[in-house]
Amino acid sequence: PQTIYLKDYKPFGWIVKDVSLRFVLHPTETRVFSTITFSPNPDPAAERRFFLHGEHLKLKSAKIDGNPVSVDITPEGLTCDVPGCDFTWEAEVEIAPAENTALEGLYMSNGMYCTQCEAEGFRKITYYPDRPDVMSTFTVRIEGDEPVKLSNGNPAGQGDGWAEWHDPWPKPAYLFALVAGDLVNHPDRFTTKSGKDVELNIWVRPGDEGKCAFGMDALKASMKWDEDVYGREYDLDIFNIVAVDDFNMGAMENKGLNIFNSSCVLASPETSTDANFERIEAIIAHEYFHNWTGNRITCRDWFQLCLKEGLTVYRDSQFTSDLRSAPVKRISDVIDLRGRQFPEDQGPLSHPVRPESFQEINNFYTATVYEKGAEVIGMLNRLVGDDAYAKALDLYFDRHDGDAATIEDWLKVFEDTTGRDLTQFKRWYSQSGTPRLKVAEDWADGTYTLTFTQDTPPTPGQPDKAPQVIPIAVGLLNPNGDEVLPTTVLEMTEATQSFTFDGLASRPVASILREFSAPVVLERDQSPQERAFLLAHDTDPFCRWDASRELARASILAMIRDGAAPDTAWLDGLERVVFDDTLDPSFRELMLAVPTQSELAQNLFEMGETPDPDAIHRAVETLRQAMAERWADRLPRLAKDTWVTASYAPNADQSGKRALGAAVLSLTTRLDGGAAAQAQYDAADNMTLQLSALGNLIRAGKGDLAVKSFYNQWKEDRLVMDKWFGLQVGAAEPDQAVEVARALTRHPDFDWKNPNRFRAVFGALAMHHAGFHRADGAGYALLADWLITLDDKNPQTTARMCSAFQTWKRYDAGRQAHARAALKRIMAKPGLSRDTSEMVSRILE
Ligand code: BAL
Ligand code: ZN
Repeated sequence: PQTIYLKDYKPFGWIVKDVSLRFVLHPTETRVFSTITFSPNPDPAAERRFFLHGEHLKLKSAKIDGNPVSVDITPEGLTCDVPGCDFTWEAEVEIAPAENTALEGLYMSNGMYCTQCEAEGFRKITYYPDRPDVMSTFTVRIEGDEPVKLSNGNPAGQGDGWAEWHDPWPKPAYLFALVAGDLVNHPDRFTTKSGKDVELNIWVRPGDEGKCAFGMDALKASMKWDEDVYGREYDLDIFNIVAVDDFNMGAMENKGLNIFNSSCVLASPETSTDANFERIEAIIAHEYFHNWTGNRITCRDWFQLCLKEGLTVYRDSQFTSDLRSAPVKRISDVIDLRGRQFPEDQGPLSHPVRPESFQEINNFYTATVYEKGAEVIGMLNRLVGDDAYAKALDLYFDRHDGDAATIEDWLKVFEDTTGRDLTQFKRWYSQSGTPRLKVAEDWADGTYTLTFTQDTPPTPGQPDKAPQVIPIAVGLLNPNGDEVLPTTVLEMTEATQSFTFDGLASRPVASILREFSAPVVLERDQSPQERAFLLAHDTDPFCRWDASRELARASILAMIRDGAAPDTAWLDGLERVVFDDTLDPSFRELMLAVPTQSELAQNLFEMGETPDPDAIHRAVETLRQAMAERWADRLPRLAKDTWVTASYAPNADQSGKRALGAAVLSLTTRLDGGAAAQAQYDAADNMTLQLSALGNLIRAGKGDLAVKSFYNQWKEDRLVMDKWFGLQVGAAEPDQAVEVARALTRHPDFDWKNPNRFRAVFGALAMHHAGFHRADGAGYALLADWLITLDDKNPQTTARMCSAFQTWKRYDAGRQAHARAALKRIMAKPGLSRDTSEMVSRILE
């Protein structure tokens, strides 16, 4: 497969002035008529070859200025001779949406026509310069019997069997969308700050109308928040969201017509958990925020993906922090970053936030581009301060509205508004890998010195790294726990750098990397006593949580290595926080959680040891059992205190209580054999309680009846059934997870072509650390079998699921041999997709 390089970028040789599309819908013979006006691009750097992307299209006719033209067609597109002046291209192609199982381009889901064009799906709809820097207005006419026919922009007319849409905002083809089907809407309206009245709709399959209200409220909250915080107003007369069951991603920000995986928009208390509600709120916000950061200002090329994704993730995390608890959101984001992005950045798939080459861009919708991309923006904000950040963003929107922009453009607005030179900061976009930050402390004559050393280990293609700009937020506490230096941001630019603090009466305790001010691994040789002190006294909730996390990690590692008992000093400190009812329950729930087994494996690997998944599992189980026994007398009271008596609401207050209650239940179930879980299951009137009860019953070996009754209750609800599939795998014993997953693949409801259902089973297996990394390789073999099967139908989802193998080199020789054999088997599959082939070959390297 061909590798595409950032350094080879050239503008397209023509400007597209206008696009007009006509769709005559048919499941296997949809006709797409395109009329496109091209004008030569005067830019001397532009490519001179007239090439239109097009894949899996049957070309029926092609004309230039009304005259038939002969074209050269390859599997990737077509070329032909064109005039040296403005001209009009007309083409008619035929496509078969019902046969499109890759879910890219125009396809069908439950009888509904829908599209997914990012990144390169539009070329499966018609011939077009399918690249983000080619922007145009679009007029779309849809013909068909479907009662609802939608596209981007504003409605431009409709009649019997047709509807027309016009999008006045120039956009790249990846933001094109079309939906047609038997849909019902949940309508609402929003008045923008300048008084513009906007029609809002969430479109769903009949029967799902009752699950739209929460999403609609989230949409209106997002519209208001973007006006209040970023000054961004909506710019069309209508904003449509459509829920689709078969979707590779979470959602897509098509201009004025967002298309959502139904799991990311449909919500009701009976069928959705608190976590689902929060995720839906965040994704609705994310897609809406793209209207400015992504749509009005888009990316010049796909290497700049983080320009829109990093910024939009940063914006949606600010939104969630404002609506819910900022510290809890920050800690949750760090857990996610360490759990998904750090392994990526420290393994064979490591790549810069702005990659420099790819074979298949779909493989770069990664935690690095999204989440590390957002961390980079968070660092910029921290370095320049909130006021300067706001000014830079205003300039960004003013200067680049309507542009296909680059990271250079983005950084320039910060340079121009602050006078800073961001040359060194830019390394965050070009250097891959997670910097390791060591800290040494010195105390003499009232002066306290922190000396930091940064080092980023080699990553694929990048053996040597230069120092990066690292904002290190620090606070100092005196020995009685009072803060003597409030949070201060130190700006580290050298490989080694010292910072001094004078005039202190006594040696302070430093709280370092407050709010997780940079995406680095902090290596701090700190005594357990000092960690316990920070756990008790730190005013920064992240550092307080992290101190406990470090103590938990140290305790578990000592249990694994030396058979030590759980660290009682840490448990004493933790107890004071967990049972402190003046603290936010969701913060206490985060404190109660121990590091994931996968994270512990990563820690051991980083320390030069070979992690044993079974030993890790045993140690975590022993620790959880010890916690349950230690607090046996106090947990029932805590369970009572967290019980919500008010009617269900998915707000931060109630969901925090339920989360802490679920954590308590997972401990008490170890002592009562599942009695409390059964009572909760029987009484549950919402999915949060029902699902946590079911998980605990399964883990207690008492789940058989509940698993059956849950199935009978929810078998008609696809999204709830995804939970049912996933939970059985996730809650299985390590030696049973593979068998449970295999048995579920034989269940009549295992619709493996549906990405949500496939991910429910195999995502849960991949996340079951001891189950997936079973010593006999059965986990690897089962996943490989199914990836080989899925690749023919859906390369994008297959390739993404391959990342389950990215940590294979951490483990012992036996496991490595099994993993290598599984990966090689995938690689050897005849006709393997470009997506999967790129992923597996990178993982194997
Ligand atoms: N642009 C793809 C989906 C998302 O990040 O919003
Ligand atoms: Zn996005």
